[in-house]
Amino acid sequence: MAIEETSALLAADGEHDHPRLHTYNVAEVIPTLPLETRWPPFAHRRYRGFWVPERFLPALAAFYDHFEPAPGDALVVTCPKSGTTWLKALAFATVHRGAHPPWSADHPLLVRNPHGCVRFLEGVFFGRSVEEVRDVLAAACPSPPRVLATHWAYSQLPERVTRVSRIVYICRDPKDVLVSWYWFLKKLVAHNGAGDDQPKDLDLAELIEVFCEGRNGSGPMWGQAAEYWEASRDRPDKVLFLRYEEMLRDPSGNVRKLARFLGCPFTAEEEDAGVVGAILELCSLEKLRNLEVNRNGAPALAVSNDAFFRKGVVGDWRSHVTPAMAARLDGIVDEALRGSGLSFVNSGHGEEGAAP
Ligand code: PAP
Repeated sequence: MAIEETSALLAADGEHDHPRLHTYNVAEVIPTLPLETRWPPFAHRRYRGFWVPERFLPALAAFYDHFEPAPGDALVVTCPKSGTTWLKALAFATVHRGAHPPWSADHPLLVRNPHGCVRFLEGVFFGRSVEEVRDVLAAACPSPPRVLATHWAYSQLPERVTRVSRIVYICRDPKDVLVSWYWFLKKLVAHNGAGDDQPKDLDLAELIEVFCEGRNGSGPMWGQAAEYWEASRDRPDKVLFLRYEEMLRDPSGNVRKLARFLGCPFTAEEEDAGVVGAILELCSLEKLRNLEVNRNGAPALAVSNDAFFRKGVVGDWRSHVTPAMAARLDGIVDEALRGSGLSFVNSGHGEEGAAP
């Protein structure tokens, strides 16, 4: 199935009748997009099949119009709570291991949250002019290749970006994503307030409902995953599709895969010197969680840094979601993905594995 077919299948009726967002039409188009206010703390709008925080739509338009990809760019893409922080850390440590050996005492990841080392395009373009964005990108990525990130769907990226950039996508069992979202949203709401028209207390049952409807931030997550899955089949040199559960099961194999894909495979000397293990150690949940910057440091995003580090296991959904709710969500995902070649069946059913 081609990307256009996949996204058309997943899009609601009439979805693509909405024009593309550009900097010149955001004010006119955004109010016409479907609105969802049950996923706190921000209002979301459905844009071309996916729910995007309304506040980031002008940034998406500016990115679409103005972002200039550079050869060698690496783009980390995820649905939130699928392993973004870990993958950002691993990609940054792998790509920049020449300038910053993973055992160095002044490694950037020791003093900056992974979200400060690898910036979200949403944040880079938020409220900035083209000139300001250029300066921010130059400061954020002083030496090539650039490593950047986004939660935007494949079909929302301009063709010049998908043609040039290497995209690393990671997905995770939707049920664990949902539970991870729940705990994260508690901290996000505490940090930002609940927002206008938003529930003041988080209700897990309601969040499950919204998630099942695919109306959470970046949702439906299975739709986003299907697009990147399809792209990884079509263009394996440009899109690498990873799974959080697989990363936990075989971290070194997946980091080697990541390095090969990003054009910087580990040499025999590096293997002998234990570079892979050192990167994994540096980026491990335990290591990152206990760093001062991630315990008490200035927030890299609109939430305290500790919000990104929790359990990091497979199957935590079992302690929050009833078997009936899990079966319902599984059924919705299976049905939506039928014929796509992508499946989450069994992705969260293995042994409970902990993050290293
Ligand atoms: P984001 O998309 O908002 O940046 P993201 O990093 O994808 O969030 O999700 C956080 C999840 O990744 C948390 O999962 P949990 O709630 O199920 O525990 C977090 O614990 C996990 N995580 C963060 N860092 C790591 C890491 N270094 N290794 C493994 N898992 C990690």
